[in-house]
Amino acid sequence: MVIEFLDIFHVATPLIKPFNTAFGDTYRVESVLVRLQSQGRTSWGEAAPWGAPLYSAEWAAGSFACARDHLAPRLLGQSIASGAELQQKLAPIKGNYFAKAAFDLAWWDWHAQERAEPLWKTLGGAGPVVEVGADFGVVDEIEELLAQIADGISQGFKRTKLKIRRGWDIDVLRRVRTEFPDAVFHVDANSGYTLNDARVFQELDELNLAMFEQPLMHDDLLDHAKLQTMVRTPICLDESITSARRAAQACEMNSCRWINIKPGRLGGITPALEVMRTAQAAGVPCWIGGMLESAVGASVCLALASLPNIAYPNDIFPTDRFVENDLANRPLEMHAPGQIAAFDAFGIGCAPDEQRLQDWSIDHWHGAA
Ligand code: OSB
Ligand code: MG
Repeated sequence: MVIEFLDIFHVATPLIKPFNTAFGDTYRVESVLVRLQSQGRTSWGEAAPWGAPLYSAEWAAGSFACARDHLAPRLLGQSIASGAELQQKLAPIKGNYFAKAAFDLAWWDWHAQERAEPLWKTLGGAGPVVEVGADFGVVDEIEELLAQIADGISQGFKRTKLKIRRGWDIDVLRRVRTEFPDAVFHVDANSGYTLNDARVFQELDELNLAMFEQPLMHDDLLDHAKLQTMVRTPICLDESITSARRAAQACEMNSCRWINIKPGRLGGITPALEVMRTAQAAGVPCWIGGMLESAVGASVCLALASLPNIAYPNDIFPTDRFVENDLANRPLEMHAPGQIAAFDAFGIGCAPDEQRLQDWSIDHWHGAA
């Protein structure tokens, strides 16, 4: 296929209520969307680095500028036969994984549509239905959190992820464990601590948690390896794994015993598949994370979640969990308790709703070959 037209959108989607983590309290999700057109076929990719460089060094306005000025010119008019070819064309550009991901995802949506298959099938997945977990951010009152957890468990979610940050960690988790002695929990610290805080994780180690997600610095591997020798609870890396090479290094250094796969953070489906192969070869299981993308981005997460070596319920949520209306033209809904199914359609099976795309766009660029 030859890329004939590219559109890039910078979009802000309002959340029902703020999502609070170690990196801040957020009221809207900012993402970058790419629309790719070739041979009369249109496809979409979405990556959501959010509005400020707080989760990682990337942010949506920066991703938009990089996509427009440095990535789109390397792709427009080019003939691209595989995800690897697309990545090769973008390889001179350092970092900017989310911006690269938006193009990579659009290419895969186009490719799966061309093959007249749902994306999960093109990727070699087992089927449309995947296991998903519940997630809760930091809230004002512990009672509120306990009520949310009880609600999630009663809805059939098989595990619960809790965000922690300074002042919302050991005491909260002790109380949670007392109230729900048998439920599966893990914590996500979003890089809010340092090795000097090892004591926090040694205390949490007593609570039989499934994993500690990204306890330390966003770009660290070595301190995580040190922390892993001090606790029994497996460490899961999210922010720190930005490429297959970093994944291989983390596995070699025993920095983690789980890897959270996010296509946006890794630069697309192509590198995500490589990370998953690398992890599997090293005996490190994975699960799929999320950035509160719309169904356009989450559909890619669903497809990846259907692959082998996914061994923990994923961070994929039904639309009504975080937003009133999905940016996409169809909402994601629960398939069964704790399960979501990919759309029964070719490619990702959805696209942005035109009106909401227009209403929520901050910036737009159109390029022709
Ligand atoms: O660290 O996994 C994270 C959301 C935005 C940015 C970073 C993260 C998250 C989540 C989302 O935890 C949870 C979900 O998608 O259900
Ligand atoms: Mg995380």
